[in-house]
Amino acid sequence: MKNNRLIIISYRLPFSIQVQNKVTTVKPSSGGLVTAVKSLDLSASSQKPVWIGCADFTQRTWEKHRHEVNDDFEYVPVFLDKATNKHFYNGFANSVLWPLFHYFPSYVDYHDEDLAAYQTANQQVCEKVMELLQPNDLVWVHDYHFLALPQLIREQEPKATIGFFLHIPFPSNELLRLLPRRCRDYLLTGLLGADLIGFHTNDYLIHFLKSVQLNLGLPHTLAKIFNQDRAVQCQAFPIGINYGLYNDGYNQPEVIEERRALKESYPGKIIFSVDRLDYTKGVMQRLDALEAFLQAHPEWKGNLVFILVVIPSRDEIQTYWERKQMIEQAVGRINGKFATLTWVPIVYRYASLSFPQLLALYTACDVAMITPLRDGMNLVAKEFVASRQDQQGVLLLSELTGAANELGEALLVNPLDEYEVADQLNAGLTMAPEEQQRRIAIMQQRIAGYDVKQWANEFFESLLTARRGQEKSPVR
Ligand code: GDG
Repeated sequence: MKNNRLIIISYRLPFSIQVQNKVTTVKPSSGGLVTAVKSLDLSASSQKPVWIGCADFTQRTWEKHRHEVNDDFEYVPVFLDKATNKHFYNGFANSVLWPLFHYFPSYVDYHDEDLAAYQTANQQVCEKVMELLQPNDLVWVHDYHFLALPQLIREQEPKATIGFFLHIPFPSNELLRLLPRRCRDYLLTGLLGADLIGFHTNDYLIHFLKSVQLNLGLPHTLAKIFNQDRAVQCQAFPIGINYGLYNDGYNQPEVIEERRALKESYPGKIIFSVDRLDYTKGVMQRLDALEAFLQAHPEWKGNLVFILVVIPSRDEIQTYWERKQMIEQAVGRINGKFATLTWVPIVYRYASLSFPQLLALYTACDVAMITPLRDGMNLVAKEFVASRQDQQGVLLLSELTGAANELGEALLVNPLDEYEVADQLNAGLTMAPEEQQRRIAIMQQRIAGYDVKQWANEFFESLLTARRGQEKSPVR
């Protein structure tokens, strides 16, 4: 590791530079990927790691403000032109790959020009990598925006060490085959340029192996694909969280104060959910389930509140802003139907939360209702469990999340079955404190035992091993 420099590639850099009313602010951004990469133990490496991502600011703004960004990494923005970025990011990445990989084929809006922009963007990022690449660098490519990048780098530098991690599900080939053949072959071949490909779960891994076999005819074992003269290692690495950060957060003064204020405002039971605005997160179905629950259990009226927080996301894409309107209508309708003159069932907020507010909600609620229709992992579920230093609270979790594989002590539900969800919501609200404690304690042990640092370091180790294997015994 001492002689290895890390090059991270992700669509977003871990900060944003915003100019509003002629005032520029540089803000670090959060989220699973950023926390994960930042908690890597890079102390052994003698060189500063590099982070390449697409800029959402101009080159001029960057020149003026780059010194304000923290210097843990050497940040290298790639400036895509506006049209390319739109067709690449809103188009192919988020209107083809995102819906398809999350099992929403009817939301796919495929255009050849979007695929062309995806190819251009991957090519431009590859050029940036090639400008910087040194012999012992480890390249770590993240997520569905750059499925083609490993092979592009490999063609330019056959000896490069390249790891890839997919943060979203890899779907069954039945979904992938809906893409034009040239497109799916391009994506799969692109990925196979890596030495190591990581997924959140074994299911995603198996789907990938099967797709490679069916589409490209390449043989594989359970962990390796044999691609001409190279063996590509494939493995599941379920992403973890910074356990200590969430567990210790319980006692932070601002969290205690926010929690006190919440408990004072809502003396009954609190149900909580937080998601980015996204059809995959199942907010509409969650509202249907709440309605079915209030209908079936009138005894709860006046005695609980559902705090529904939705974080703005991808609002340039039609299906996203349409969803916002649908959610707002449903909240209005349900509140109108069940409210009394002194009580409303749903408190809805469409904005981000500060970290103390998020922690206060995790630790004040009685039930965390996390019911995506599909989710690669879902970090919110793990963060909720970790934050409960009091070992109270119930996790109501969709079985269609990657996290469900590790959190079997949650109340697992099919998010599409509103009656099951309503029923389990009632079970959560009435669960005995000893049972809550028993379940949370087991899940905490598991999450603490494989945190984000271990996740990232294990990926790293496997990448180095895969590379060493490649050098020792190339497949002939
Ligand atoms: C993708 C995959 C996979 C959210 N709202 C606020 C806030 N957050 C933080 C949460 C959590 C993260 O953002 C969201 O992570 P999720 O995993 O739940 O979902 P995606 O954004 O869809 O992430 C997903 C993940 O990548 C990692 O591989 O698990 O399946 O889709 O950390 O805490 N943080 C603050 N305020 C908010 O309002 N401070």
